[in-house]
Amino acid sequence: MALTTNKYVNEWVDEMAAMTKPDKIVLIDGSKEQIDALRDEACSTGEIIKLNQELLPDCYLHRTAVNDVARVEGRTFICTSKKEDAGNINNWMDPKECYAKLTKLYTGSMKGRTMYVIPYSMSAVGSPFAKYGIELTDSIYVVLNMVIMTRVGLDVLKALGDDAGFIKGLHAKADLDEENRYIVHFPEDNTIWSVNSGYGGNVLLGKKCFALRIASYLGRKEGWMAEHMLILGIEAPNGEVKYVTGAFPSACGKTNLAMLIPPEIYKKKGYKAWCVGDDIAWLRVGDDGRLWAVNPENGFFGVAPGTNEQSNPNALHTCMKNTIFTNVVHNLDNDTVWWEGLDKNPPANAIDWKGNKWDYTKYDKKDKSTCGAHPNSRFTASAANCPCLSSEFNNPAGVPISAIIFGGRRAKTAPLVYQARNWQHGVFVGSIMASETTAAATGAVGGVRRDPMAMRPFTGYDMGDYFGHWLAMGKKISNPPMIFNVNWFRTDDEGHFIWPGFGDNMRVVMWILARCAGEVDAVETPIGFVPKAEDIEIDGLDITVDTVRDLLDVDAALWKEELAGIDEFYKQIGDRVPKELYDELDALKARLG
Ligand code: GTP
Ligand code: SPV
Ligand code: MN
Repeated sequence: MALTTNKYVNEWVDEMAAMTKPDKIVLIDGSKEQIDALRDEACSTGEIIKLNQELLPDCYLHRTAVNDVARVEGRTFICTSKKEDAGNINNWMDPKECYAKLTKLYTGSMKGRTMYVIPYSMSAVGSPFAKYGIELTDSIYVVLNMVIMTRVGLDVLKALGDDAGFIKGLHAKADLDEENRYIVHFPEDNTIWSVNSGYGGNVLLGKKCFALRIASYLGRKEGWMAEHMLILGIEAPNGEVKYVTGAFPSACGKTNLAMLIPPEIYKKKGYKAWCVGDDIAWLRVGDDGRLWAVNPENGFFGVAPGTNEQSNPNALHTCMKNTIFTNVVHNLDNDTVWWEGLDKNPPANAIDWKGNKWDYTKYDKKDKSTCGAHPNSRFTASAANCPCLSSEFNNPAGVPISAIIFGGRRAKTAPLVYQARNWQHGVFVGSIMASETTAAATGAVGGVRRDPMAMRPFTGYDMGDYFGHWLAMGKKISNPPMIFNVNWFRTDDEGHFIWPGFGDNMRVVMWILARCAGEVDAVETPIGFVPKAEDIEIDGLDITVDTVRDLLDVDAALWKEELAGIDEFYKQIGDRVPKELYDELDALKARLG
């Protein structure tokens, strides 16, 4: 029996089913009845645990396998027919070889299981930004997450019509074998294959795999951009809203900035902050010559640890209903959840993220293995739940962008904020981003690595070509956003963060918007323009203007040390790094003296 009226969909599903051999194939129509039934089934098998429905309505807990808790960058591949097109930063496999290798892993992997067929849309169905995908998976957890994170349902198939233009995603949990775990992309075939994982970014194929890796490839071909960016709106007392995007590496503060609560000083004047997106932005040039952004997702896959009533109340409220928690602590006394940094009351009778009895008295901040929740534990919650969701969230045209903000975790080098001299210099600033690594990907945490535009793990083609695409886009935007770099993570000699961060980051965003409006001066430094310390609002903070001055300090000696690393990184990317960026590097060298 044909699953849909689209012969391309039917043929592909048949082919994938012939390989994976599921007992059953079920089309996800997005109806409440179907989702409720799947939830019940997943509860009955223990795949998810129903939480206290009075305190946390429609909330569930899932624990992944202990070896499967983050994106696996070393096992993520871009399979273009020519190796050069994937570039030196991406892992590459020959498409034919990769299909053959993974076919062996998929063959028969769904025996005794059900294959779910999930039609989904990235951005609102029917919008000019919208792109459609179908994910085949044998995991109910994936179905339930995709239903929150994307627009799922029959209207997607209707909008697709008889077209072949959909992204084909195949996911099988198989044996969750780390040695045979693969997340592979075939940008030339609009295809994503993921096997042997059950963790978010590896298996929710609409997110990093499609909306960044495949979409960045399509964006270059079609003249738009797919970026690892939050989208935030700041409403002035007169009701006018200005939008900024922010590209920070994984677990470096996008969700937090996107949902910020304005400090009292701004609140009382009537300023408001609105969240359009917390992780991914698709950007196009509008008829007005400005850059316009949509968030292609429909929910948040947010970092749980550190989320609390002070740091991010909006995120906390967002995940109080219809939420799936992954790898957090289960409080057995009242069937609720907990994570490090939620509050000062860890539950006494609890199960940790590994599924073992957890003794909070043994918790040692310096030893991650004593954590109750995994440092990369997450909540999957609907955008609709977010108290500060922008009224433009579903606007098919998106929102116009005034500023692009790059940022990362740098203990010393990068100042609190600086502004690029122009678009080309801004592309340079993005290209030299570096950040301390986090738990969002497997591997060592805390080492500094180059992560251009926060896209190192997510660019679906050569990084040099990606920089070239940024420069080319700049030529098409007659009224471009101004470009800035921020660093909330400067530390003192004891390793404490100096800047208060979180909601107080709005103080920096306000300076950025004032710069965009031409309302405030700046001080020129070799790396770009920094604020005069007194232009950063500190009313209500317990730091002084001298501390702000320290935070804004540009240490020429440290920057000279950076230069060699940048040059080395460009060489590693290869010969497609645009000449304009080497010119910018030379100019920076000259300015540093
Ligand atoms: P991904 O979902 O992995 O892309 O992460 P993200 O960029 O959305 O990061 P998120 O906002 O979830 O923050 C990650 C961690 O950084 C959390 O533990 C936060 O508490 C912490 N964090 C966020 N913003 C700030 C800040 O301004 N200052 C400090 N010190 N920590 C912050
Ligand atoms: C990130 O790592 O940047 C995330 C989480 O947003 S994941 O979906 O796993 O990529
Ligand atoms: Mn992310």
